[in-house]
Amino acid sequence: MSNKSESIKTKSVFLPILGRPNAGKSSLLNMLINKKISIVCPKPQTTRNRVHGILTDKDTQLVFMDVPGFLKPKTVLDDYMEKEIDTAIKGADAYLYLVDAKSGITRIDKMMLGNLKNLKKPSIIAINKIDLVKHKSYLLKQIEELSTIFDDSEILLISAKTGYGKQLLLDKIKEMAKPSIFYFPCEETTDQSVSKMVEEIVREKILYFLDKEIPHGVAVFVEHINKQKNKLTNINATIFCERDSHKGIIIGKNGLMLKKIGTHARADIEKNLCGKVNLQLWVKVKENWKNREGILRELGYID
Ligand SMILES: Nc1nc2c(ncn2[C@@H]2O[C@H](COP(=O)(O)OP(=O)(O)OP(=O)(O)O)[C@@H](O)[C@H]2O)c(=O)[nH]1
Ligand SMILES: [Mg+2]
Repeated sequence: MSNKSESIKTKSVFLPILGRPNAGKSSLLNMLINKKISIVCPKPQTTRNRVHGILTDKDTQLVFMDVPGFLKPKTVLDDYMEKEIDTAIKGADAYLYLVDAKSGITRIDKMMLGNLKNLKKPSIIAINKIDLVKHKSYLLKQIEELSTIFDDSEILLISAKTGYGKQLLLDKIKEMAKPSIFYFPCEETTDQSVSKMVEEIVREKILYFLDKEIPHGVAVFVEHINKQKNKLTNINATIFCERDSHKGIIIGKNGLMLKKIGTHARADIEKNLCGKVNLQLWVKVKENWKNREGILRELGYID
């Protein structure tokens, strides 16, 4: 008698991309899906929410989860980010751990890899940013060190920037897929809402153009989206920040900084929506919002 899994013709795998802040997790997700799904920035702690990227190839569906980097929680928002990682790991069939080749294997990597090993789930370790390493011996040392922690895990060399190692990584991930229904339509590349996409892109521009303390204290909330008959999409969004002084910096002299953030964000949003966008941004102060559960809930950080 055939069992249920034998009768299912499709396969899938749910795979979180884990690692320290700044290891290149979001860059890798975008590179694998070939689309900007998750925001990327040289400053650590960019990603706050779990983001799914979906790749369907014939009978196999790969569902990647980009999550925040491992960090020690200091605020209620940090607690939320830690829960996002835990949820992704619990719901996963396997996981992919990214090491930053430039900074090498750190104490946090070793601690995290040790904890993950106890889960006894299939894993792949990818050493990312190899384009930044001149001496191959440095990479060999990292492979050796990782093999002593994970003797049964694939260790691959990749670059999320250049695309090096992409096909081999995808092949290895496909091997992890198990008989299952497809959880997402074949043509879907993410389950992220348009509002969330806009909020994240605006936050990315703030991360790029302003200093660390300000972007890390910023949340973006889309108040209104309206697509008109002429295909122009009107979007109103509010940028919440922690202090009056931050509000002044975000707006800038004669509103120039806010204009720059809006112009760059609009260009990316238009690419994703394949149409013209009218983006209106406002800035408001909400002191200590990262520790206020009611506001975190309003902003969609807490269910
Ligand atoms: N040279 C090089 N830079 C990379 C590569 N992958 C990522 N980066 C850069 O590393 C920085 C961090 O990348 P992200 O993708 O935002 O890293 P992350 O792990 O998602 O970071 P958090 O969301 O903060 O945890 C960005 O400046 C990327 O452009 C790579 O393979 N090579
Ligand atoms: Mg990220």
